[in-house]
Amino acid sequence: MRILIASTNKGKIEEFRRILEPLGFEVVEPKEKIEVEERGETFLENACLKAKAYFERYGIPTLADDSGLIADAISPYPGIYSSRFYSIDFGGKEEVKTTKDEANIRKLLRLLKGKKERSAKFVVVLFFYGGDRGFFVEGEVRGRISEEPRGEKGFGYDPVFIPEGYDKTFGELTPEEKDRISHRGRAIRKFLEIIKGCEGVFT
Ligand code: ITT
Repeated sequence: MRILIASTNKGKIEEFRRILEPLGFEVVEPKEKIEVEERGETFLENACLKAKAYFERYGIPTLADDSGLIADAISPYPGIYSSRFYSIDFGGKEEVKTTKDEANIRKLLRLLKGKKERSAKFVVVLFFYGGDRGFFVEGEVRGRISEEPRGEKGFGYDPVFIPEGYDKTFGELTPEEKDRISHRGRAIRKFLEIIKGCEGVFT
């Protein structure tokens, strides 16, 4: 089955590829980003908007991912603003010196500096859309924000997120370890359960 991933985030696409391709799915990457005009106020709304927009452009059954990190001490932030947290007014803007990911992390660590409460969670909503029907699944992983970035693996906030039960960040864990416990890994496995039971419905 061909599936278009409604994302231009290389880190996300790599995770979809490494879980779905060994199971026989053909993972298709969009050639260009579609600016989804109406930004929703929830992960579900945003995932739904992205799935619909990419499906309309490419005509391939489409899986959209809207995700983010929520730090309890500043909840619901970074939240739905995770990818552009550095640039929003909340907590003051942060200059991009190298990458947006680095600026996002710098701002998060600044806002949590000296705070005891460092608990956080990654959440994702995956919305699968095949034209006249679709469904969504959710995934979450709880953990805490480290004092300093650690590890080179993964993407986004991975270097500062320590999942519950571990002392390493997602940036230090192997891809396989991350997929086993991550919000996205969990959601993709729920997606697979549903799609297995829907043979012939989405082609
Ligand atoms: P698309 O809309 O093209 O998919 P995006 O990066 O803008 O790309 P989102 O709006 O869903 O996507 O933002 C999610 C952000 O949350 C992402 O940019 C990361 O900063 C962060 N994020 C989500 N999942 C993550 C993960 O597994 N590890 C680290 N950071 C993650």
